[in-house]
Amino acid sequence: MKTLLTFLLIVMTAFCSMAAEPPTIVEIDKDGVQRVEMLGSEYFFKPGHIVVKINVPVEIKVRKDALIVPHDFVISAPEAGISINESLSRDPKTFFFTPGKVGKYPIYCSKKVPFMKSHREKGMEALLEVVE
Ligand SMILES: [Cu+2]
Repeated sequence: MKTLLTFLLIVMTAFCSMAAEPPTIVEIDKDGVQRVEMLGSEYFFKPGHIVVKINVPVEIKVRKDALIVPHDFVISAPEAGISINESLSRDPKTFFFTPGKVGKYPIYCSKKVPFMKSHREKGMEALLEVVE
């Protein structure tokens, strides 16, 4: 019983600390580009919430740390001028776009094994927030 309680406490603490992660405000470099690095792993993206300015170019460098499990990187927000759907590798891949519309857009991995939950359902989703 005590073991179970300890286990529950650890799980809840881990869950709460994830939920409380503050958003990453992406800074604008001297050359006018907003640069951020992300990691895709089982089953999350880190950071899990990035905030960028509208109409300022964004450069996202993404890698995965998994050896075998395939992951990809998807942002489908054509209304904001963002359409990315690329598989990830251990070598970072760099994606460029200029967000043209304020809003909150999901970043996710679309990989899924038949009859299993998708990676996105398992938590491999992040948030791209575009602000004024
Ligand atoms: Cu994945």
